[in-house]
Amino acid sequence: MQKLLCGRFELLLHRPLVMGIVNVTPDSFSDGGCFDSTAAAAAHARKLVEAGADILDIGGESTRPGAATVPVEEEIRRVVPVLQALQSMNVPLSVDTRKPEVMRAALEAGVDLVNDIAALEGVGALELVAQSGAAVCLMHKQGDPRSMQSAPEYADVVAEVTNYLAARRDAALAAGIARERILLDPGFGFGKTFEHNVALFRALAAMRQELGCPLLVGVSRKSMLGQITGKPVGERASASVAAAVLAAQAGAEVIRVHDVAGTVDALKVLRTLGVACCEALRDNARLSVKGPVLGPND
Ligand code: 9MG
Repeated sequence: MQKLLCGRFELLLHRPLVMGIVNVTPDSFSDGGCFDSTAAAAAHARKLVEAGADILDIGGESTRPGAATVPVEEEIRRVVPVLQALQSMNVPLSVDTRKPEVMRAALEAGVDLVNDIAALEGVGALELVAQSGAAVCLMHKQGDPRSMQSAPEYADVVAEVTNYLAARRDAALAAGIARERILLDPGFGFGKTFEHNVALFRALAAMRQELGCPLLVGVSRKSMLGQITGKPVGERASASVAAAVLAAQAGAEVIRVHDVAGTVDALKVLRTLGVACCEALRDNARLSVKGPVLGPND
């Protein structure tokens, strides 16, 4: 059985895991700063666990397009107290940061997973994670949040993202991070046009097979869903759930979402009816040798 070694936890990957987003940022694109105090963020996190989150991802710097960077001390001030407040809960804690100093502080506070949109490219980041027992998510991006959506360019987005993730996976392995501790992520919306995101999403199953490591997918409330539905960020819950189901169906092992309850329900439906549906199709094919199972009006 495939598993993810994740700090204090050994997570079985026999079903897609749901990572709940906890933004501790006043400028978060979707939480709008509602959870910018430790107590409020921790209360929100507990609700996500009650709703079925398997992992909590705590971030103190917005990564939305155009977002400014936050000084290291401020990011630590936002994130570490929340990690400390949630330590006693029996749930894996992830820190969403690309700064090695913040990773160090989070690891000292007992974080189980480092979610790095810069794929441990920061100075000393690989070694820091290697020396810990934490899992890591290595994400692809082109450029930096402040400017990444201005003119993203690729000759072949799927090949380039896959090659980058393979190279970062190999760098992590060479640094001493075990394969069972690594998640890879194509980084939807990070220096990608709508067409790039669609091409990557459609290639998820092939990327999963090629890379041989579990995939994390984060499309919750993102602009690609706004472009598909024409809806503003606050009205993208259904689109996010649909995309989560499709990502899981393509083989993604971890789905990063804002709306945990809806995603958990949808993934349960996929696990039960998805299989049943395939079985029905197989049965139908078998029975149709003898005669049609469905009438013309069914
Ligand atoms: C922090 N963050 C925002 N979007 C993300 C995504 O798609 N993947 C990961 N790993 N982190 C993300």
